[in-house]
Amino acid sequence: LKQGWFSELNDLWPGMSLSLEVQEVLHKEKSQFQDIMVLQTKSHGKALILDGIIQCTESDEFAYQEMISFLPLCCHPSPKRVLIVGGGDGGVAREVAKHPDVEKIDQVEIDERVIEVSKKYLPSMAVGFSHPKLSLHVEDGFKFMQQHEQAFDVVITDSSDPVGPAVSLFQESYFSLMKRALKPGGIVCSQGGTTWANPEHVAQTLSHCKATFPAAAYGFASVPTYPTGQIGFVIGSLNEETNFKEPVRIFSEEELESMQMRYYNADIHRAAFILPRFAQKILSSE
Ligand code: AAT
Repeated sequence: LKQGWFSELNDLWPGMSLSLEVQEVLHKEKSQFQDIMVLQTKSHGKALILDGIIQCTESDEFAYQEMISFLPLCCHPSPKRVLIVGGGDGGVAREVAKHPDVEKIDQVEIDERVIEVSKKYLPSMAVGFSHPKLSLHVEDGFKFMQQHEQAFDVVITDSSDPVGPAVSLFQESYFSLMKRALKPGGIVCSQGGTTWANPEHVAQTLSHCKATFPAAAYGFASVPTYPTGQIGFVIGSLNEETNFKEPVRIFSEEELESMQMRYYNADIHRAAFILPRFAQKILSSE
């Protein structure tokens, strides 16, 4: 391994890894749940690393945070109550708060240290935590879900990969709990991995969603510092009429500009659900 570089080695993407040239290690600690590290990279701004896996870099976090938020928000006719699970950097809260219909945001993040470290080193994301509509709960997302019924219009699971504390957030029982936590017509959207590195894992998460919700789909976005440069979203709706490919809320160019959107628009939304043939085949068998 090259000196002065961080390499994202993990069995989830065997035989390959993304590397970032490091200018400085700004922070390193072991929390109750995971290893937390913040790097100042040479080319991609600061990077948050949990258990050796890149959670976000300042250079491209907007792509992921906008998409995991606005795909479900724009498929819902009136998303007033939103729950975010995970998302310890604050970026998803920042995005969700931009939607004019959203009245109240709850967020449940398991690791208080990720929140604190993000507030210190990643203020452009952690700004989401200071929004007046947000109530932040430090708790396990699975347990939180067990305690809520018919409470949310949209549940966004911005979770780390299925190793460590996030394993339970990929189980079928978690999808059932989310279903119960939704109001009628509610929509869920979860970080779902990529069909390049983890076809079986994506297929399995989508099959849990399909088994639980009358409408379900997989969409993806390009995020250069995630493994294979892509990441996907497993999305489900209680309304069987929901057509994920066609947003029910379409923001104008002027609105998108004033919301400071850098990735999302209605065409990108539609395109996210158009899959290459190999991915269609893997996912249609589910
Ligand atoms: N927006 C940044 C991207 C993330 S953050 C994932 C967050 O999920 C972390 O802050 C982690 O502490 C939190 N988390 C993990 N398990 C749980 C749980 N059980 N309950 C609540 N929060 C949890 C995701 C990056 C994806 C990386 C893709 N390779």
